[in-house]
Amino acid sequence: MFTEKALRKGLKTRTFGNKIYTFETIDSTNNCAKAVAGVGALEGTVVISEGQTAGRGRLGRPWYSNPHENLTFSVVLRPQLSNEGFNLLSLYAAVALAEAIERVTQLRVECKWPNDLLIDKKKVAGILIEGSFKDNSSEYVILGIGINVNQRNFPNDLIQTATSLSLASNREVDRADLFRETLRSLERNYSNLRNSGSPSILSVWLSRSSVIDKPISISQQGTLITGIVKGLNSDGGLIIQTNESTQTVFAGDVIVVGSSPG
Ligand code: BT5
Repeated sequence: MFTEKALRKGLKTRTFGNKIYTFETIDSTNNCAKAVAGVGALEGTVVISEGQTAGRGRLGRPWYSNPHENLTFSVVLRPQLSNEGFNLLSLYAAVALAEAIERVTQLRVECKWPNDLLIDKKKVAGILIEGSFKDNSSEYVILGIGINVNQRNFPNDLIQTATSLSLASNREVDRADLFRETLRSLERNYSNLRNSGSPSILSVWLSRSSVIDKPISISQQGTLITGIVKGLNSDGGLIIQTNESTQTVFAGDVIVVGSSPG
């Protein structure tokens, strides 16, 4: 099992990972991170667990991860944000994770809007952002991260769509190294986001996405929007040109028309 001492050894960050709570099993690291954030945990506090009994994605969907094989953790952030800033945080985290994974494994990582990372068109990591707002400004935000690291067998319904760093590189990846590199990258990109605002994150994210100018479908609250992706707006929303109009969407699952869902 991970220990705080072992994870902090060689950690090159200033605030991210200032406190690391480690668990063998927990329901969801996001739940625990929310609980500690609610009683004042500092920005950069991390909750990491080997296993989760109720790991989740967006809209309550399950996140499957074999204990001791992957990384499942949450980071407490305290950005000054309104509700609209949420999308931008997803993109920021995706860029930070992609850079960390590439540095450790040399594998090429693609970003899929809004919160997935893909290798060879298969999902290798997911991000779940949850927050607490007071008077429309954020009290805290929890960045939940699941990375498939050394898992080689996936449940039947994920075999076609999921991959891991180990499957893609054909070697075991040191999870503690990847964890430290991810925290470092999250911290560096967070300070970029704060200092330079959204444009730099948006352009890096776009350079890692293959969806621009592609026909896509996106389901949003039961409605299917189909069109061509034209770019991102300044809040990280996806701009879609449909036959009738230009629309900006802030949530949903993108399917590139003519490809299998990733
Ligand atoms: C996500 O949601 O991709 C966000 C996943 C975040 C998980 C982390 S783990 C630490 C922290 N604590 C939590 O409880 N959660 C966070 P979404 O885009 O909604 O994708 C969920 C869908 O991905 C599921 O419905 C499955 O189809 C698929 N899926 C589940 N587990 C997967 C895996 N290990 N690899 C690839 N795809 C998976």
